[in-house]
Amino acid sequence: MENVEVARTLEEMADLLEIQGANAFRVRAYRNAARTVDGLTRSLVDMVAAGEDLTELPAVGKNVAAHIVELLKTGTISRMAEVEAEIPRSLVVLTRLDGVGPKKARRLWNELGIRTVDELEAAAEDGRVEKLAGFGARSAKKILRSIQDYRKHAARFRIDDAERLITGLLEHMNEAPGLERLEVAGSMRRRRETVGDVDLLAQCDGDGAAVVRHFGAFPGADRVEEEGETKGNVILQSGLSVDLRVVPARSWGAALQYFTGSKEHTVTLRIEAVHDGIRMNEWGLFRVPEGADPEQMGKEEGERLAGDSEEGVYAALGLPWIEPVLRENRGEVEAAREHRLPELLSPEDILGDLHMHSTWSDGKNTIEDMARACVARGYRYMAITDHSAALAMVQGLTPEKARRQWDEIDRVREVVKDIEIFRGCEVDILRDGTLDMPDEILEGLDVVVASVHSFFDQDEATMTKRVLRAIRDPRVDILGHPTGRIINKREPFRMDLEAVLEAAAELDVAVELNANPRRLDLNDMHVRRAKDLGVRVVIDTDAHRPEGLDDMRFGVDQARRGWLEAADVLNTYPVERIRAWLARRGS
Ligand code: DGT
Ligand code: CA
Ligand code: CA
Ligand code: ZN
Repeated sequence: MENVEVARTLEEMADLLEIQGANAFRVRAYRNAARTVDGLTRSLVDMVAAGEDLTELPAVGKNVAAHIVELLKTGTISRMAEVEAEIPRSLVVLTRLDGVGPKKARRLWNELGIRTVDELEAAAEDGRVEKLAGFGARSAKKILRSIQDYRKHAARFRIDDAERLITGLLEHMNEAPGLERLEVAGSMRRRRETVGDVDLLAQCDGDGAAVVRHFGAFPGADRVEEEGETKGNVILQSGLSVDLRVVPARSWGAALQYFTGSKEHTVTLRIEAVHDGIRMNEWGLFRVPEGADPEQMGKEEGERLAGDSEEGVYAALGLPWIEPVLRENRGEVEAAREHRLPELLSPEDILGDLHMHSTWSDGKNTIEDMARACVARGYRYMAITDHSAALAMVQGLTPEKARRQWDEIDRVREVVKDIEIFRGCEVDILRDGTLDMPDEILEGLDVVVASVHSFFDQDEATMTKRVLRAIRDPRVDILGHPTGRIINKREPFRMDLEAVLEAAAELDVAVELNANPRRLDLNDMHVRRAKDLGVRVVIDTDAHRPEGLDDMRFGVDQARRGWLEAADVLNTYPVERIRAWLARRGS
């Protein structure tokens, strides 16, 4: 069993206890332990085999440690089976629906006998849900909407989840007999925000079938769907499907190009190839002899023009190599032909992070911890942007608390040198578009991130007016997570984004690409549009703990997919230029 499976089981245990109404402290114990397990760099199986004491891990107490050992040895936790005798495990899925939560899931089960999404849908449609006290018609409608969203997305995995879920498999594959090279292809190589399945490409000039068999023997596989000479497919315990192709060295580049896709990109390339009298497939590029019918030719027939390297494939078509993140058939082939591909942003271009939280609101670490973590990541500047007070559950900054925080920032500036720490705040955009902070505080802040965190269901005109009003305030620097979407969980709210982007360009307000892989908001297409409209984009992690700062790479990937160059991104500016930009309106 892998760490991710242990973490998932602990999470489910927490969910079940929460549905059961267990005390919050116990629920949190499981959740915190799940998070610890998730972040471990070593395998729990190895640690237990070595006789290590798991209670030495952060947030793992005696109870949870015993559960983990039991889970690793027997595949189940007996305590969990007891809870499941009372609360069906399928209710956990209901709590993942936006607007359902543990208390409501329990009541749906107790009062209507609902255990599954299908049953909930039926009950919401035939009016049983709205009759429950505390639900009502609005709530039933919201539930139906989130079921639709859930269905639409359930089949795709977020990229960060998929990455985590295949780490064990990649390690396992490194031991495959005769393996010469292994690369992730498909949508994951193109760094799409979600993946339908994972595509692996292996190079082997010997016994390819042995590589496929090794793949099928992965202990974390739930089942093997296909096991052939050059092809395999397994479904992991998480439900994630993984395809494998094995090719010889002479076809490596052609196969990598083919299986990276996108299909639409490759089809466009193939049209170019046909035009040049070239046949292109996953085995290579071949010259079609005068008068020959390409349809009648064998897969590797004809003079081989390219195949062993991807660069060679593009070169044979008279094109420079195209970055995988651009291969979506969004004009990149034409741009390549005309030598006007963007010089994409790279992770090293990022010099700071302007959106993060600390213990002054819902962050887990002190300002000093966050500052040291930013220094460790080589940043030149950062902003502490704790929430304002309207979001009651995060214990945000009142004006008085904000002033005390500024004193603390001054203190940290004294002890953590080598980085500029800006005074910031993630100020709530209230229902009517006003900001949740008085003028004297807004004027004393270096960085104001304005974000919507409430009343997501306003109609488009109202929401657009609300956000426009907020960004017209001259003290606002950044529009935080502009569409409010949570991947696979919450749709973007209704808003005329085009109008908001146009206003941001005119007002010189930056729009955020929130790098948290649950959000990635704005998305790739939106930031590309922002760039075209001349809006500055800022890539921020919204970190709530030091490790959260490492999400920056997910944001950079999406920015690259949106064709952004370093010059398009605010937090690539050196510190003097950032300071000047923040002071652009004299506040
Ligand atoms: P996904 O899995 O939905 O996130 O997206 P992809 O792009 O990974 O798609 P997938 O896994 O179905 O196939 C992997 C790659 O294989 C795809 O990007 C391009 C290539 N491919 C698959 N089917 C075809 C096809 O019919 N024609 C061409 N030209 N390429 C294909
Ligand atoms: Ca795929
Ligand atoms: Ca696939
Ligand atoms: Zn926020």
